[in-house]
Amino acid sequence: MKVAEAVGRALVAAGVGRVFGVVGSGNFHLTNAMVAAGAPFVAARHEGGAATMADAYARMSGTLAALSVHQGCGLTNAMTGIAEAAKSRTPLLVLAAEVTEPRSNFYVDQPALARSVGAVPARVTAAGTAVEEACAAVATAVRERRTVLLNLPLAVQAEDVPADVLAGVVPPPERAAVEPDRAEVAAFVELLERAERPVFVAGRGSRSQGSREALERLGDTYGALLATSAVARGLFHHNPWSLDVSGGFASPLAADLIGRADLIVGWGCALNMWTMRHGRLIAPGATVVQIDDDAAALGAHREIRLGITGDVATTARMALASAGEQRRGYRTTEVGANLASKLRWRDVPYQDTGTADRIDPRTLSIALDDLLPAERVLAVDSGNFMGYPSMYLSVPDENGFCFTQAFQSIGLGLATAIGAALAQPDRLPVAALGDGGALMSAAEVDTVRRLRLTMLVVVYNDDAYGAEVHHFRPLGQAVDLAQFPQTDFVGLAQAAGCEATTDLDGVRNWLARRDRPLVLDARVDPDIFAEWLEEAFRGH
Ligand SMILES: Cc1ncc(C[n+]2csc(CCOP(=O)(O)OP(=O)(O)O)c2C)c(N)n1
Ligand SMILES: [Mg+2]
Repeated sequence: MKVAEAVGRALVAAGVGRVFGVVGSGNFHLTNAMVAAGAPFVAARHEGGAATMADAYARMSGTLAALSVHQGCGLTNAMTGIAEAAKSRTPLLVLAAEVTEPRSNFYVDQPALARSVGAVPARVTAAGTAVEEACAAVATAVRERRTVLLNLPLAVQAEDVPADVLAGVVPPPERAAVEPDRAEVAAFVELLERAERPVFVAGRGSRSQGSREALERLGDTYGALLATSAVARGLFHHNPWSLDVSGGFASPLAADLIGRADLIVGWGCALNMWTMRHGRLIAPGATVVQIDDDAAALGAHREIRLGITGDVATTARMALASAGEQRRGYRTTEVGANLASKLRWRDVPYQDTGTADRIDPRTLSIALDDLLPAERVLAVDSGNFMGYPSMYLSVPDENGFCFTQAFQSIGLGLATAIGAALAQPDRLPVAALGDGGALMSAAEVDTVRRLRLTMLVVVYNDDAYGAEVHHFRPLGQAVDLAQFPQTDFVGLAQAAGCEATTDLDGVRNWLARRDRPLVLDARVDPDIFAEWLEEAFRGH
């Protein structure tokens, strides 16, 4: 057996469940071996798309996925998606063929590329150690929650190994839950006992098994209101004390309540500038506590009173075990009534700016929220428009919203929706894109059609890089570089085998059938400057 086949088989035996990529000569045998071993392959049309599909699939399925790319140019094409995955700490395996001879036209310093975006470089160095090295890469991805680039030199892939090299390959043990220090948990419980208006902000680290339940019980005990960061959106969807998202997308009521908290607890959450609106969601004098199983995350973005190194569910359960009497905390009758009637963005009155040929993006989003089934998985791209789907479309749980925005790249939304759709096949996948991001990733519309995903692709189309227009126009700058003549999205979509429409009736009709993907070219008002974007510009 060749090393390429042995490594492919070993990776599947070690837990890789699905592979995304573009095949070339260097990763052909490896990828085929993975398929033969039982891991389905999703052929993307661009490695950038493949990388983000794999990332989104991993996030929404909680399983280990791989990206398989050709040497050199296959990898460079995938770098933006790899950077997003690495910054998001998605456990992901990138399998790249490699040439090690600098005079080869395919040569680039692949380990340096990995390092430069925060991924972990690894390599299969010899036939005798290849399977072991591949398994070690899987273990790093899973146990350290890292995006690992496993380089596979062509010469090593072509060597022979005995078939029994695969004997005994099994998935690595799961990452063990980090137990917090008892004294620190006791100090935390004391702060909870004293808090009158506690708010929990749950982040990515709260998406793990058992966390939601533990946080809800602790919240019930101390009367905490429950918010999430964007990446954990939906976690508390069914809880009456949910505030939905904290940060730029927070509704006025949620922002007001978070801003008046006397105790803010970040659970597996960085409490970064987005989630905390550059600190403005933290009242002067409020106590901030952060719980994270990675000690390096504690206090990384803001000053905290108490930092606990511990797994979210374990820490919450330990706090519960020593909790006192149930307290009302922030859960007053008045707050409950306000949450029931005024929490959602759609409950906030606005002046509809729609015209005969342009729809107000808020009106569009509210109409879609009403039309689409609740069981949905929503992916959003980046841009001015991005707040509308994120703020106005509800999602059923934390696996109903996939937010690949750690790198703030445009063009990842469509591939995100594809990966999320494959991970949540019983839900309606919705890709919410700007016209700019849609065109940047348009090649993957072909993948949507090939995979027969009955996806709704909504293009919030303002014929512009609206975010840039709204950034620079108020500064008196000419913005014509960011404005474009009208694009025929309907024609493009139909040519790619999708159904297409420009209005909500088209969506309504399609929903009754859902036999093909649908592209909604929603011509939106180009002059609305999204509230959240103002917040984003503060970060620059
Ligand atoms: C890869 C990448 N290139 C450029 C940018 C800068 N950028 C941020 S938003 C944006 C415009 C996006 O336009 P569109 O998708 O139409 O959304 P809109 O802002 O118009 O709602 C650009 C170019 C970026 N974030 N990522
Ligand atoms: Mg646009």
